[in-house]
Amino acid sequence: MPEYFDVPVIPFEGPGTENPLAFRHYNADEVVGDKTMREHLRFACAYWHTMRNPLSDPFGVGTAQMPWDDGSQTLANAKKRVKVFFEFLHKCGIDYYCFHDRDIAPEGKTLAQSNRNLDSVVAEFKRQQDRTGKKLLWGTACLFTHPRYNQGAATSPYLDVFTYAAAQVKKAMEVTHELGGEGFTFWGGREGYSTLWNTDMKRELDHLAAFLHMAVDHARRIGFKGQFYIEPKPQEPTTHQYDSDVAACLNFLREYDLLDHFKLNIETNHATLAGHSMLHELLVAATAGALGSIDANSGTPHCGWDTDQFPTDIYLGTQIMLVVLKMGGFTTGGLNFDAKRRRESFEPVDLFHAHIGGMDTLARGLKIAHRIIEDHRICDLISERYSSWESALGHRIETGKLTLVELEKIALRKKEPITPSGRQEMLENMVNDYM
Ligand code: XUL
Ligand code: CO
Repeated sequence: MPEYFDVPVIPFEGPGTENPLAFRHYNADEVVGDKTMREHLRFACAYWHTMRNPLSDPFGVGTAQMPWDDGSQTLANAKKRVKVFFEFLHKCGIDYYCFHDRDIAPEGKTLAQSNRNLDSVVAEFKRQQDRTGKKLLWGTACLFTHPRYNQGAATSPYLDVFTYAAAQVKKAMEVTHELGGEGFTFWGGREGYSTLWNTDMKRELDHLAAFLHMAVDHARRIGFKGQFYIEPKPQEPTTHQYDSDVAACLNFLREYDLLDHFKLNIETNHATLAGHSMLHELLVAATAGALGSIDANSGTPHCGWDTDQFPTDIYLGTQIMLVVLKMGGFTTGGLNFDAKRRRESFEPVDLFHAHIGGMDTLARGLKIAHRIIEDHRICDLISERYSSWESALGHRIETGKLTLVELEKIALRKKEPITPSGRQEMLENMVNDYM
């Protein structure tokens, strides 16, 4: 079989190595707590970035060197990319991948032609999956690139566009199911508005909910048992997206009776665009029992763009894995590198450096988070902070058995409450002990 990357299978060499094409921390079969790193981390590669991102920006053309790609919109070229991709997954030791329908197969002149193109490329994915044992973490439909979606898809004011998008999602779900996908994601690229002067917000939200209910019904019809995800993002490309952050998504799902069917796929750079930390977004979702999967990337904090960089921050890796470990690990979800190289890093080998860095960062985060949990010091301090609630009074309030009248009686009898220090700096120093 031809090889497209002049790079060997990436070995684990440990923290002391100076080999840039080796893992320092990600050792797939090493056990951390109750599972191997491979089982904890469930890394996935994003087809749209790794195979399709030319690394262009608003001011310049793409720079990415893809010697295997002839630049044509042919099925032959699309299928060749699949082979290249599976070589990359194998050499990087990544078990899962994610795709949009239109990343993997060219859009045809008609919807029927697009569906045939998709089927043809999906057959190649199936062959490669069977050959390698690699798996599909989630699939999705690209409802934002084509000009027809310029004013949204499920929230487009135009019924024909809604109908087209529904058909596209139906097909994308079916091929995801065919490939044994463990999930299906909705990221509302243009499900929002550019200006409220032309927008009927209520109607658009009702339509989005109807769209998602139809997806749930279709999953039942075809026997797709994978998890549905919504991926929050506040803006870009639209001025405002309806699924702006985790709290907004949870509210929407609850309002439209969809909460039983959806979890969240949370992306670091989307969290920061929404003015939150990744830890905040993860905790809001986990607290609601709705943290499903993670798009692992990072942004440049002082730049208001979705820069989709690979995660290299050990603090971030630790915070992510703390939440994941505390919720008992992923079930259908995983860590999908929705990330691209910088435009300046255009050689194929840079794809390896980028993924190695992301995998090592999260593996390191996993080990540190595991130590933090095992060591109990920080968790004990948090429990201690709330210990006054471990009392008969606290219990009665928490179980809804007290009234304001009774609490007033108690407060009138007591002196001014005294609180201990929050000890933020001490805790921050302790966290650094584990790094
Ligand atoms: C865009 C983004 C998407 C979704 C899938 O910011 O994150 O790639 O992950 O549509
Ligand atoms: Co994403």
